[in-house]
Amino acid sequence: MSESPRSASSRFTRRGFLATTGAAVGAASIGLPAMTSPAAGAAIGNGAQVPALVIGTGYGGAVAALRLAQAGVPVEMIEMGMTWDTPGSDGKIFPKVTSPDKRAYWLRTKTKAPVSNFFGFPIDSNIERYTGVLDAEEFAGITVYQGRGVGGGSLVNGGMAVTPKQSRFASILPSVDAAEMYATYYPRANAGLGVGSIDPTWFESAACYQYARVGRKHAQRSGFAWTFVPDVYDWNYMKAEQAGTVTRSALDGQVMYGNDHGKKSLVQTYLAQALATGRVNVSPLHKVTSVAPVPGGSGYTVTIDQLNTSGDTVATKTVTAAKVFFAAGSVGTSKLLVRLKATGVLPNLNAEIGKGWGDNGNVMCGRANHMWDPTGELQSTIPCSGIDNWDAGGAFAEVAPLPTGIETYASLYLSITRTTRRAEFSWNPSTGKVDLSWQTAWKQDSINMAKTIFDKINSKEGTIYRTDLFGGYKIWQDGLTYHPLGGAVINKATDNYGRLHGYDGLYVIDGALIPGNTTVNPFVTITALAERNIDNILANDV
Ligand code: FAE
Repeated sequence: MSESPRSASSRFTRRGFLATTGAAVGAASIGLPAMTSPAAGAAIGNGAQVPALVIGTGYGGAVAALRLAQAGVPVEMIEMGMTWDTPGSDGKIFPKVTSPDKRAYWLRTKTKAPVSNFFGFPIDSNIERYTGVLDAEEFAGITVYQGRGVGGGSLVNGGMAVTPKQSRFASILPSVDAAEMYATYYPRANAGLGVGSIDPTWFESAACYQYARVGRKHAQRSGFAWTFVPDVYDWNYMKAEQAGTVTRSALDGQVMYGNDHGKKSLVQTYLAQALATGRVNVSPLHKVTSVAPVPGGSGYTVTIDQLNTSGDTVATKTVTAAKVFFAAGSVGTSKLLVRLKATGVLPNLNAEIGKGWGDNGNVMCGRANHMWDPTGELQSTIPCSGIDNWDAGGAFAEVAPLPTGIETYASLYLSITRTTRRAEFSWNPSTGKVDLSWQTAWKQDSINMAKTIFDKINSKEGTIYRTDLFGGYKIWQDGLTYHPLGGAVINKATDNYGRLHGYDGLYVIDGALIPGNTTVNPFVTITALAERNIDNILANDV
């Protein structure tokens, strides 16, 4: 798996192009088209001058790159993580949830699994330090899980693609026109991401969703609304996995450290389309460290560290960009902006920078079922259903898998809750790092909301919470989030379309714009908001 960033970059470009042209044979026989500026497959060069530079290749970055390129603007995408398209010695690109290796984690020497224990025993193991695909980034009060690599969070997430209820939108993004979002941008995002729904008839018989059917039975017996949840996983592929006719991915324990098959990550959707324009270049294993106004001129000087797979800087490049799009994710974008403001590089950013950060109210728990309610040895890693108690209790709970390969009699849930707690990023000059003011105790609000569902189910079913999954007999996994949101909130740190106050040509276009909560899983909203904002930016600024 050790390779030069340059070769990783060139393979990504070629693969992406082949994916969009449909048939590899056809593409090979016609050859690759000559890419316009910048050169195909080469990592960005020192001294380059580019019209648009996008920091990060997650949802916001992929939307920005595609729409800019379609409008004729050449785009350089800078991504700190690797390109993930090469199998390791086991023949797989990504490891399973149950057997993480160096590919699983971003620069850690020990795994940090969200479900850290099993039957009480700790399951984390030592691994080689490597630029793996999942970052468990630790702040004082919370661990924030994020995807690292070309495709960002789309590489590691469960693909749950949920459009929030329109009636709840005003609480999510109060300054954004809901009617326009639901008429134009949510449909555009859903189409671009390839969102689909499970076949409800197949669901009733599929062995891999016994755990979800048990989840439904318990939810409904306690009077809760239970709902299917759309996903970007290819549902026909999953049917074939269950039938045993294709190589398994979701049914082989792959998800949080990547899926080799089935999941439509951004690499198969927005990024493939962006590369097919011939105007987009991606530089993996490149990390942006500074964005500074060109002295006495226009545009921005962007400083970029090129990394090797041990995370060391092997080169530092300086390029000039007319426009810079911050799409490094809620944490990545916030950390950059907070540091650049505090250290006087971008002093005109306003006082809202770093504020309004939330965890989407994430909290996890497990329930111990009776022996007559087995959840199944074979579990699809892709959740397909949820329990909606938002209006009455402030919680929406995914019925999550526990894909261990053995019967556990456990039901696992990830709840998204209506917490109002918001933290702030701030620069710590003594450590040279950005801190986050999140308090672990704040999760009690989320626990209380999740309990409105699970206390009732336990009471109705005569069951109890599992205490063997999170260490120290804890019932609640209250130390993490998968859904970081905010830090450069729209209409506060930026105008109502993501233009950063204080600097022309600097934009935020990722989850940092959303103030802390989306009532459901966030990436469809991040994508739809990016589609809306880039429309406005293209119409007025380009
Ligand atoms: P993101 O996708 O995080 O992309 C940011 C990119 O920027 C990353 O590739 C970074 O490596 C890169 N980057 C950061 N800093 C720099 C820098 N300085 N220089 C260069 N590159 C940089 O941002 N959401 C759902 O809606 N449904 C789900 O089922 C779901 N499941 C999840 C499961 C897991 C385990 C995790 C971790 C997340 C899950 N999420 C889910 C959350 C979702 O993936 C997340 O909200 C989006 O990925 C955020 O999109 P952004 O565009 O904001």
